[in-house]
Amino acid sequence: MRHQVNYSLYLVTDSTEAILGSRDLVEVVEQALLGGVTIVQYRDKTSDTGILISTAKKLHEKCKQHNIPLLINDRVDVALAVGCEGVHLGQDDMDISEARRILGEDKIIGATVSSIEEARIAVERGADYLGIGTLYATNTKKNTKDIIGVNGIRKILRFLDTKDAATKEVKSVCIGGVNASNLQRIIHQLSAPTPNNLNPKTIDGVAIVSAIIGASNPKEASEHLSHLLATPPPFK
Ligand code: TZP
Ligand code: MG
Repeated sequence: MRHQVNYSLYLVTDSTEAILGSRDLVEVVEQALLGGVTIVQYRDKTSDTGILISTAKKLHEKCKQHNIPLLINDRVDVALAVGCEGVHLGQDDMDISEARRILGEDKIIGATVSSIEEARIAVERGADYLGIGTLYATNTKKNTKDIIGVNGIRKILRFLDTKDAATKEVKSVCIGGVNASNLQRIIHQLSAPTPNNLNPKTIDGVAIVSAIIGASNPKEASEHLSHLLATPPPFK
């Protein structure tokens, strides 16, 4: 499972009034699945454990119907209870080596990183992929300590690129403020060659919250984003 994951259009959910509104999260995610998201992370910072588990079970059913992996933000216990494909852990969550020990080799473990040092540690401890950010300031997560921009993300990609073969295999997505208007430029800027590396390691996907969950039509929004990802950017 770990080795065939498609990270390209990575949906991160949000259950807040500001983004989800009064809609049903499971229905919105189902629309996004129909629109072509390739992986889903259930991120819910406020619900109690019972709600987290029951919602995650419903999301897992939908994701399985589309053959799409479901990851749980922060909570290894919820992922275990649901039997889904993995977790996404931030710097303040369970240590990645501990999560790996508990979940085993077959589950997907992602880590939020904002610096080379955090990336180095996450890779050393067994992360399958890195969620690198924050790319751009966003209302979805206001307390982000680091807005690192395209250049910050490129530095981390370059770091991964210069390490051993196993490190080069670690996948990555960028997160923060990605939407249909900036997606192609971001991909273009993250893939641009440098004078001493004409074929640099590039990003494997974009992680998106509000441009899908907050869209008036999440299916169309996902279709559009998916189409943009598949279309060569119109830049030199
Ligand atoms: N981590 C860094 S930024 C962010 C998270 C979870 C939120 C991104 O949300 P959006 O709406 O795609 O900008
Ligand atoms: Mg977290």
